[in-house]
Amino acid sequence: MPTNVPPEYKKAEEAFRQAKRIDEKIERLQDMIALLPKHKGTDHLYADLKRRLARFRREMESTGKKTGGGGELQIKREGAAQVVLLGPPNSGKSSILVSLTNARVEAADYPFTTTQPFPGMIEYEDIQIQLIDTPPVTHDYFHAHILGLVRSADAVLIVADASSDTLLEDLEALFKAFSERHVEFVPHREDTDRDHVLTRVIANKMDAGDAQTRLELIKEYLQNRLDIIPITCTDKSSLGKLPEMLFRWLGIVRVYTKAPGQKPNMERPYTLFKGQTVLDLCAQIHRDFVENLKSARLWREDNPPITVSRFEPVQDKDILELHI
Ligand SMILES: Nc1nc2c(ncn2[C@@H]2O[C@H](COP(=O)(O)OP(=O)(O)OP(=O)(O)O)[C@@H](O)[C@H]2O)c(=O)[nH]1
Ligand SMILES: [Mg+2]
Repeated sequence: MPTNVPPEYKKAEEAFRQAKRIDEKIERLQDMIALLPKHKGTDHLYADLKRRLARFRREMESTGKKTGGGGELQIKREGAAQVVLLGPPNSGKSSILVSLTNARVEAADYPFTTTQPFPGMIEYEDIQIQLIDTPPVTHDYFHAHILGLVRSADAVLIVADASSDTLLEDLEALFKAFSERHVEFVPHREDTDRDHVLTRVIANKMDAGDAQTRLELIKEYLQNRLDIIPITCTDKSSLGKLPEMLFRWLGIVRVYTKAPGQKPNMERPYTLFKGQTVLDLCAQIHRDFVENLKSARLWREDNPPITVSRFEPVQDKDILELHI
């Protein structure tokens, strides 16, 4: 930000920051563009403002301002679990999506780059986990679809920016925005429901100067309320363990099925969560299995097969033969 902008511009900028609705933001951005002196020194800022204006306009068109942001969100749930990336502007959410999945979204060094939620798939062994990038959450900006996404997700990763001096205020704003909407973040799956979402905090940009000190600040701020994972998402080696971490943390369980007299299908497992049962597997396959299951034979680890009840909790790598 150049320091030689006139006071009117600063006022307009403050009004932009205070604006709550997208249409207000658009108006304030137009003011800022009109008030910005145009010369070489402001070229960059001018381009930035125009880009942001275009984004807000696109967003308003896609969400509809009268409904306060209704509109269908076209993200189909896929894979073994759905995980939502949340965070303040510029913390690296889109960079994480790009590093962990084949999705190609824009990551750039200015805030509000992302204007719509966008999914990608993380590969882990023979399964996939869906990861969703979202627009930033700030004290005055909350995208219309985020609440619904977070409530229906299996987990959330809050991305904190370990290179930012405002990281605690930014985190605080995010927590406040959600608690005002009656959503809390919890560390254990047993405590989750529609209003309590399984969450971990990613401390991203650990390559930045002073990142270690800021990591300590995050720890102090969270007081063990949520687990923290320090990463540098632009460094591939620092992300290597994330897919497995997600798999274990989410409690994903793979079950392979076999038809009587045939070899098991080891190509494509069904996926469930810890605590789910043979009956939950039946529900995934076909209603007939739920209604007419007579018996189930289970191969677990290297043990000889046994007959189990429909209420048997499944374990990772179980092989099941269902009889109807
Ligand atoms: N040094 C460093 N820079 C990073 C890291 N991760 C992301 N960045 C940079 O941070 C900037 C912002 O990254 P994005 O991925 O666009 O951030 P975002 O959270 O999606 O931003 P918004 O969409 O605006 O909310 C980009 O310039 C990235 O290259 C990291 O681990 N280390
Ligand atoms: Mg982004």
